[in-house]
Amino acid sequence: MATVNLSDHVNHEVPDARGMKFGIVYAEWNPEVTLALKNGAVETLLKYGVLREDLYIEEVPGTFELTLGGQLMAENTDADAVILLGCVIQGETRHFDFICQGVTYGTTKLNLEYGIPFIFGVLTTDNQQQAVDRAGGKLGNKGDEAAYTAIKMVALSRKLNNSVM
Ligand code: DLZ
Repeated sequence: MATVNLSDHVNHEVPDARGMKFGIVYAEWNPEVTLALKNGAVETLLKYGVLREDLYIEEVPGTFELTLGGQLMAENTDADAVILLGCVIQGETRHFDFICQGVTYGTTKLNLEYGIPFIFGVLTTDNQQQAVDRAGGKLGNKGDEAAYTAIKMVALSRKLNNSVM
């Protein structure tokens, strides 16, 4: 087990991810941010032992499409978990609210209906700078955190599936 520092005050243990397979679906909207999230997630997965050939990476037009993209990934690959990455920036209309509601509900539903974890790696910010700060900027990279969460959830799933209660 290695440790990763996700914030100033917490050290998390990261299970060995060798042999784990992951899907990553990222949104094309706000590409400066979502590509950085995707690159951060890939780097972290590789760092903890995932093989590049065990990564399935696809893009969808916007964050609203992450739910279906995640479902297609789960149905058509042998991924152990799917990481959903997007960035919704508040604008002048209520579109922000509808997209955020849709993807949050959609991701929750995927988690409950499929036997694998779907990780919510969507930034919902007031402006572009807040997003950039969280996509490899001064506040870290939420793509890294999503990858870490995915590894932990696959390890938990394997542990509980193998245990006799
Ligand atoms: C339409 C739209 C708007 C206004 N803003 C964003 C955004 O900030 N981030 C994002 O990922 N997608 C946005 N979209 C596109 C929607 O997610 C979706 O692709 C369209 O509504 C088509 O379903």
